[in-house]
Amino acid sequence: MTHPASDEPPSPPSGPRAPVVVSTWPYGVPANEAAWAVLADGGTALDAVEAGVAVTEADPEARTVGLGGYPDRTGVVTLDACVMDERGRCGAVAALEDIVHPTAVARAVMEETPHVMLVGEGARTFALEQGFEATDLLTEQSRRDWEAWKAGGGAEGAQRPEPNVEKAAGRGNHDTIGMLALDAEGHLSGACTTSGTKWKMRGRVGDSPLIGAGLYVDEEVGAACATGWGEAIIQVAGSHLAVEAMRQGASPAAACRRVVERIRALPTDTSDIQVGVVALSPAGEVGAYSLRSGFEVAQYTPDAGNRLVEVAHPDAE
Ligand code: SD4
Repeated sequence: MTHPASDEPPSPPSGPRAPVVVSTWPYGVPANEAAWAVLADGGTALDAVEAGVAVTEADPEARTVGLGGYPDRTGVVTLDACVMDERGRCGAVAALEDIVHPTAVARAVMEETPHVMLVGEGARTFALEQGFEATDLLTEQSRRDWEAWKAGGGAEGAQRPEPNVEKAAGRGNHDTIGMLALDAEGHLSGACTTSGTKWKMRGRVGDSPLIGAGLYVDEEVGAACATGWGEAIIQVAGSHLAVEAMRQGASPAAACRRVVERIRALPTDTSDIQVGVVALSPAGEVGAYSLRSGFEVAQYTPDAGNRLVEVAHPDAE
């Protein structure tokens, strides 16, 4: 299936070819470095994405991922993450507490269990059995922010995230890291990890750990990941939608745009949310698109190195 030129949004320039790493938001730049080190050493895409997002998970300044992530409205940090590899294998954890590296736990679910997803206390128990250490993820800063939020009225008005990261204080409200990698052997894998939307309800799970929503990988066709208001991404099964669009012949950029168009067409209110989608083809072509301004992806290609690229969105057209 061919696509008219008008179906092609302006996209981040994509360079040849393998290896390639692409990830969401400015935190992706240092995360890409760690992933690239694995790939440059001949490592697999799966090892690369796990090592890459681990940088963000361990960074207390990354306020919506791993250690130091914003807690839910009861003051507890709960993490969601998933991985998917070139063989279609996948693993996920949701509402995981006390573990700095949920992506590594998701990988252990994939490799060590007959299941795809473990949640809550079961995921935590599994992680501890696997040798992961229990760590208090609520940093002093996050605790102070949570207390200030409660003092300011708490749940009132906290239902939705800031729509535009440029306007969001410190840009810290939208920083789930999704990462896709293509290794030197031409294999694709991805990871997605988050503490979820700020001040979420206790027990809320977003798109990030859901295979097909926050992440999807099909070795033959391409890989995609998403960030932003998870409820909308779940509504359209965003990452799977992007990969299926690529299967029908869309470029990565056009595939991401289709996801955003589907979200714009939802009957539910999308006027105050942000969503960003990133895709990577088996040929190493990168594409991205977002609902509003402010979304950036970090892409590391052999020809252009590691750089942050602003993503196209409907308001810019
Ligand atoms: C969620 N999608 O839990 C995540 C949050 C996020 O950029 O990506 N923010 O809904």
